[in-house]
Amino acid sequence: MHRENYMNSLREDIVDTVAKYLTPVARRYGYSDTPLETNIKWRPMVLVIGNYSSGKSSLINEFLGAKIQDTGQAPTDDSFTVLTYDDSVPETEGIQVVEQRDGKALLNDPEYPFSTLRKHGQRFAAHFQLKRINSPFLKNLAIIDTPGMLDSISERDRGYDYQEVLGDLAQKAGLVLVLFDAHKAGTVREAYKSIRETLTAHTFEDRIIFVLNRIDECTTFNDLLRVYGTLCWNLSQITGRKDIPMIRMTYSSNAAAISKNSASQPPFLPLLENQREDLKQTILQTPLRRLDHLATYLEIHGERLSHLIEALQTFALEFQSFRIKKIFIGFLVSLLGGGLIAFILMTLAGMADPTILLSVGGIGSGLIMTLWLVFFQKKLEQKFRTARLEDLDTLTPVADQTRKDSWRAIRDLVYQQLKKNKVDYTLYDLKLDRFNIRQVNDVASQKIRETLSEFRSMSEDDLEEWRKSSLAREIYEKEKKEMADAEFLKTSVQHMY
Ligand SMILES: Nc1nc2c(ncn2[C@@H]2O[C@H](COP(=O)(O)OP(=O)(O)O)[C@@H](O)[C@H]2O)c(=O)[nH]1
Ligand SMILES: [Mg+2]
Repeated sequence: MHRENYMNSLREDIVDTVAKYLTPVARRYGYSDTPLETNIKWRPMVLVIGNYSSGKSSLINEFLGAKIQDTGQAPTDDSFTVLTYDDSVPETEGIQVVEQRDGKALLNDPEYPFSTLRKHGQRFAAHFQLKRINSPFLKNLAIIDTPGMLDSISERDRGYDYQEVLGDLAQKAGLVLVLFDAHKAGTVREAYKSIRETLTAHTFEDRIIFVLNRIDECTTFNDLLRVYGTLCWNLSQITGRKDIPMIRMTYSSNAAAISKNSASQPPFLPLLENQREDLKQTILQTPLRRLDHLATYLEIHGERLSHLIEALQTFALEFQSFRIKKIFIGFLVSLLGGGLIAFILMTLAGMADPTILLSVGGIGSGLIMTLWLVFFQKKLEQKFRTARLEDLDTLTPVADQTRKDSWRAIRDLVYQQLKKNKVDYTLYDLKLDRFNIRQVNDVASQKIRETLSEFRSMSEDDLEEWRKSSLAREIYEKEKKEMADAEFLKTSVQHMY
């Protein structure tokens, strides 16, 4: 039980770090309109997708230990349902839905991570809901049951983009179960693609689990092998990979018991009984995996933000030095011009009074300078900007793959930002923000990784020790102190500037 508490507090720390250090910067430079922590707050979630009738709801009911979700042969349930924990009714009174909330409330409540789904509109809101259930299975995670995929023609009648919703949810999920029923594996291709596109390559592989469900409907072992083989073939087509991902095989015993051929249970079933337990354990491990994802999330966005600021800073510095140079040239030109006017007056008009010469020359050079600033300087600056935008890729060095990836992610944004004539940040802002983000990248994310690996290698006993020695507290305090030091350094930088 303690392990969970630490995981929760570590998770909160990561979310806090993102909210406090990354989000304000992300907003200032247009990197993200929604707070970056929106996608990672709340509890770890398991997203269950698959064809209709692949047995999603039945399997979920099996894990929850009660018939919570509607099941049936026809595509009856067309809602996305978030299933989460509520212990206000004791388990002894039976596992049940304690409270239900509709989509509208869910999309607008800042406690939940779903505000980004508002863009899918009213129709989606009407097909989105939350159930609070007193099942112990949900103590540390939430499950999202989804309506099944239909063929692409009926998909258009939904009134919202189903694939996009899946992609958005997958981004927030710690684990995605893709269910196939033993006899069809077709329409999953689109869902797989939209999820693949929304998740970074990094987090994709360990987030998806394929499940061959309803295996009790294979009458013989040969039949099962045939189905399994077909699924492997389909999956390699869908994923475009030669190596076949691990597929877990299972079924819902309750659903199997009420189906017609339950009398003749296929002989191989008892041998595969352990797979459901495996699957269950994998699901229960989601909170721990989720911490890895969060650490990666922090790192990737830290990396990109830092790269973004670096690019803007490089440009701002180049621009500043260009501007100063040109103003200086303008100044020289106006001095020369003023001198020339005075010289002409002296030689051609024979004027000899130094005060008059000086003031006429002065006024002349002042005029030239003004003309320079109003016409030439603006033109030159615009030219510089255009030329730099055309040669954007040389703005920052991209030596390795990480830098290439982050550059690809921010390039358009850099372009948009630099195209603007007026920006609402100063060179000083850039300097400070870059410093802060570096601090997060170097200090916070390393601490999180260390804590995480320490944490992984600990047994329950060690964890108890850990709690007693309150190392967690210590690490936390240390991090706090480092942040305070950063604050101090920040003020020092401020003074230096
Ligand atoms: N034999 C058998 N039937 C199942 C199994 N899982 C689900 N079913 C049946 O298949 C139908 C659709 O199941 P449901 O859970 O609603 O599928 P969903 O649309 O993916 O949520 C229901 O009639 C279930 O009783 C299973 O593992 N074995
Ligand atoms: Mg269902």
